[in-house]
Amino acid sequence: MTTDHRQMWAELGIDLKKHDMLMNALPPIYKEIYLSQKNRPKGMGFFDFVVGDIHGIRVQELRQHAKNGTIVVATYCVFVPDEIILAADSIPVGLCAGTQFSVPIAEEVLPRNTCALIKSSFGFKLGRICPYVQTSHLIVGETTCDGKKKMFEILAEYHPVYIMEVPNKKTQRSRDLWRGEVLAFKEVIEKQTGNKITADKLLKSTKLVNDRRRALQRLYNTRKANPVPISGKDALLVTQVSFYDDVSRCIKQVNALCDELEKRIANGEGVSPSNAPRILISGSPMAIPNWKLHHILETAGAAVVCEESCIGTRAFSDLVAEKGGTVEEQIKAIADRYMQIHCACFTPNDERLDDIIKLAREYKVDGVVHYNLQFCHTYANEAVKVERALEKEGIPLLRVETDYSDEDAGQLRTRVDAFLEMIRR
Ligand code: BJ8
Repeated sequence: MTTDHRQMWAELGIDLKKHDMLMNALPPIYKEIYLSQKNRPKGMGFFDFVVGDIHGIRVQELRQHAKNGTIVVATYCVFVPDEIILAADSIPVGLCAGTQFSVPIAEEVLPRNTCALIKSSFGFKLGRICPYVQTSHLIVGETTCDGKKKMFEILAEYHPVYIMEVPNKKTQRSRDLWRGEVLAFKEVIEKQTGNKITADKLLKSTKLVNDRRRALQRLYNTRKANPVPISGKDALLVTQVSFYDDVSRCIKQVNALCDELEKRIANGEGVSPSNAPRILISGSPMAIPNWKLHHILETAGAAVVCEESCIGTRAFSDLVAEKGGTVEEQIKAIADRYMQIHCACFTPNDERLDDIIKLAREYKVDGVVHYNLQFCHTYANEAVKVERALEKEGIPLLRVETDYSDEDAGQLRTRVDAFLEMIRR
């Protein structure tokens, strides 16, 4: 860690002993997975710095805002609209939940056969090891999958929690319900912050969040090039950081990185050979520091060129219409945009199948790896349909089910090697 923030962590009620263990574990992993890569874009320096001080400067910024009366709102799902939070002059921060470290802590309370993402997020609060959670005034959960929604009930015993009801179908009735939920959320945030959300503020925050989406779209567009100018691991990291960094700064840094990547493309410069198998990863989200599958694939010689995931295209593919209008009209536009997120919690969810095929073509992939967190039943069952759809299109698929531990890394490597070998033939 670059700066000593121990006093701040202590004031936040962090369990310093456990936290030290977590912080000491991260640098060697980051060095092995990230810093060992060759020919990285210079623009990744900012993101290396952010990860190097992951519980430092950003937390300090948030704490300073909180001391000045700003409300910090923590979220776990891309269904929670940042536009609303920002329009009330509060700050959204996407929580991570991608480390194995907090899983055994959560298992003291939650059933073991729960997905790692749920256990990791809960363990962060239970173990008091996440300064972002500790800084936040409110956690906003959602009724996406069963595991998450029941975990949030227990989480509410430890931290203020508000739950948004995300419908499970995409009918008009469900859309109306969701609009009502977004409107109710606006009222909750107004009450919590004491700030009124006006039409002007909402349009401004909508444009800002759209700009972040545009920057990420630009980043992903560079990955369509062959040779690809940035590794999948680095692109994944940028997306992960975008969830908790300051929105304007993030936009600036991602665009600066894209300037560099576009120059690389013009010069025919890439990070992997042009004959490297191009892979699309589709499935459960990969919260920071979950870099496992990308690392295995890329050290086996593949180029990961796209993620159909909530830490990927589902987070930024669609923009909110920037038409302005009354607060109610803008809320409708926001709600409509969020209903275009094709999470496996929906039934039916055939739009996701169409997305995967469309992305596979756009990014000219040689194969798809379907990534499933163990005990995530929605994505596991939907994988059956993904498999059928890809088979019909003649696109090779590898289905992977794993968690955050390294226990199955050897077995995964063997399966990935065999898959890439099959693609190369
Ligand atoms: S919109 S994918 S971010 S819910 S992996 S906790 S589904 S058991 S994370 Fe998600 Fe929102 Fe959907 Fe996206 Fe449950 Fe599955 Fe775990 Fe999951």
